[in-house]
Amino acid sequence: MDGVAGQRNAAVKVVISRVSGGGIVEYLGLGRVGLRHLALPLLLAPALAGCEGALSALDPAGPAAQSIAGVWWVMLTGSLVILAAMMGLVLWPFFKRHRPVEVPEKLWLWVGALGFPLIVLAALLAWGLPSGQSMLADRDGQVYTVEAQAAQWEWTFGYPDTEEVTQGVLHIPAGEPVDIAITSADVIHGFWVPRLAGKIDAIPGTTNTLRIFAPEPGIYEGMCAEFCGLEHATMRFSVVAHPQDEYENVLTAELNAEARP
Ligand SMILES: [Cu+2]
Repeated sequence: MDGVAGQRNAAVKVVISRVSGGGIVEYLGLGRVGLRHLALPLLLAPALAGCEGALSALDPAGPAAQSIAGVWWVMLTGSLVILAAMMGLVLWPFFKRHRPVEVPEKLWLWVGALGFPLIVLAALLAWGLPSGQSMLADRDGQVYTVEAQAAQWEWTFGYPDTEEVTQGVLHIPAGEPVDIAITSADVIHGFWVPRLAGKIDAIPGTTNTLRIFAPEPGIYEGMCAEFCGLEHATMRFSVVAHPQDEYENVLTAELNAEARP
């Protein structure tokens, strides 16, 4: 037992001496591993941490946002692959051991400058357009519709069959599509709930309709996505999705609470 205790004490002494004498770098073993091995994780950590959050389009909570995040990841992956291929072409002459290959200028122009971008952009367009289209309101269907009016610097939300409104918080039923008729009282603003849907402009004198769908009850944060003046950055709002069977009662209670002086 003494031997085990002695070993433990010796180990503790080594740790303490390393922390105090050798410094935290040695204690953590960074001297051995080398900072270069940590560079990639250190660079990726803040980038991946940014994927989550109340205002992250990369943390989708509904089908429209899912589709946008899909387009984003495909574009990121595609652009990284193209970047790697281009860098490979740039570096290729420095590493090749065979004789230089003459590539005709016309081939570079027709394939590299015209054909390749055309194919990539056409594929992206063919895939991205239906994705964007699916986020617009379906004009044939009868969908529960609420109104959103932007003004410097707040959001006001109106509901069917009532004059009462809510400020800064939009209440919707979860599990069903909701159309939002969006307009502005003064300048152009942008309606954006990143975890639920894409953004759309709020334009004075015009109504733009955006369809959102929150599969689960919850609170989804939104913000103005168009610079609209000094307090643009504080022009936030929330979308609260309630269970369908509770929605009517909750909305009535919220509207009554807002109406009270
Ligand atoms: Cu705004």
